[in-house]
Amino acid sequence: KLAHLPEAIRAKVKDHPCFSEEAHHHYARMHVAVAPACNIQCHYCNRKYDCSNESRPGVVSELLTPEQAVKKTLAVAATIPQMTVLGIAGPGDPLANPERTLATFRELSAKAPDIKLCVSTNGLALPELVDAICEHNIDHVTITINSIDPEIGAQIHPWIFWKNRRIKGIKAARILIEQQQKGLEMLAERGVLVKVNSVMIPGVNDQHLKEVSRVVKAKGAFLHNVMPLIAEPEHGTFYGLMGQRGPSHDELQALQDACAGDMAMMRHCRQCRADAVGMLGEDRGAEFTQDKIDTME
Ligand code: CLF
Ligand code: SF4
Repeated sequence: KLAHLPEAIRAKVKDHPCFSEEAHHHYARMHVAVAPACNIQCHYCNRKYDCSNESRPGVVSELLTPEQAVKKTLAVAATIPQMTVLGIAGPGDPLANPERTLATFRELSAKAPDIKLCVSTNGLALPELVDAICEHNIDHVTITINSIDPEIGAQIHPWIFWKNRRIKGIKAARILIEQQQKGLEMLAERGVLVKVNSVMIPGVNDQHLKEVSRVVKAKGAFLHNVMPLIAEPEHGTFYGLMGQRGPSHDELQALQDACAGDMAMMRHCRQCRADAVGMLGEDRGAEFTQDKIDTME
């Protein structure tokens, strides 16, 4: 499936388990939970758990300092040779914690230059960090884009924290959307591979996501990952809309099929935790808790 891609892109995706479906059978990824803060509110977020940008909510990740994260990554790399990608995906928004996120990447690219670096974000702080992302050799970025229409966006994201102020409603959603789209265009121009994640929320943005897919593809996104809203009782409720349900398997698949005409769709996402370790769908995090890493000197 990768054969039709230009060589430069094939080289970037062939051993990335999320960007290439083939690769996920052979290669593993790990996340380090170094980013606690967030600069927006998603109605589906329960701040007690990991960021739902990427993570399956339900368990709190152990927060690491950049130093601990680097140590953990090196320990995992020594134990799991298939581990090719280090991602930062929470528990908050990685780019709302730029010092911690970039310090981790900087240290790792010096100590383990073969590990590919990956980051996921809600996109609000993305444009001003595009240069830093390129300087740190981060080749893979995921932006969670749930709408390109501020009226729909405001139903999902009630507020943002922007230039030291809390901004609400449609005005906030408009800024978030503008920043996401601008960040996507800037990354595409610089040759960074961008995946777009969208959380499918029945009755809110499900009809709209085909349009999102079309627009992000036109702006240079490489892959679109439509994920189901997880509305499980242990996660609490969809805070802004009590009783909101997630999509059924068939509804999700129908939407993925409808978007597939426009661009490559990711269908093997496992909605990982912010501290996941191992092959997709596998979590070996318990082998690498901080106390165990400390004894691995
Ligand atoms: Fe992690 Fe995300 Fe990078 Fe992959 S996960 S930061 S792109 S290395 Fe992958 Fe997990 Fe799905 Fe994310 S299966 S939740 S898409
Ligand atoms: Fe929660 Fe992530 Fe949304 Fe921030 S971006 S509010 S951490 S789900």
